[in-house]
Amino acid sequence: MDIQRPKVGVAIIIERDNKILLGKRKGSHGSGFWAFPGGHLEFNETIEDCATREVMEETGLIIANIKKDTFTNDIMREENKHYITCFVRADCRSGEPKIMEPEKCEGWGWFKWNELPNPLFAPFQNYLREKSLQK
Ligand code: IPR
Ligand code: MG
Repeated sequence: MDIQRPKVGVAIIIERDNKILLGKRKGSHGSGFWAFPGGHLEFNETIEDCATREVMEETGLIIANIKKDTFTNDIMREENKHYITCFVRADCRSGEPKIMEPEKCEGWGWFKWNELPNPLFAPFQNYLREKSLQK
């Protein structure tokens, strides 16, 4: 049997007009939970290239000024998933997100940091804890 090892995820925090972009996940772990756009780091891919690709694939938006943020160790026992998630921040000054992968996302929305939707995807909860933004 193969030994299970954590995967690497990249999550992208896009802030515009003091609001962040979140999508409601569907069809995979964290279904029904709100998360940043993001996905799996591919072999030989840079974090920045992954961030640009995932945001384009999932929302159709073009991001710029990608800056590394923190990372989280996301153990999701109930779903038997374990990720190291690398968070980046990026700018996206124009365009509205589209549901590019309807099988993976119910919808996108812009939310103020102090008016976040519920429930939040585990890596996002861990991010808030890491940054001490969560009580
Ligand atoms: P894909 O690659 O389908 O976008 O993966 P995901 O959205 O399930 O993301 C997994 C990594 C997360 C924690 C950013
Ligand atoms: Mg994704």
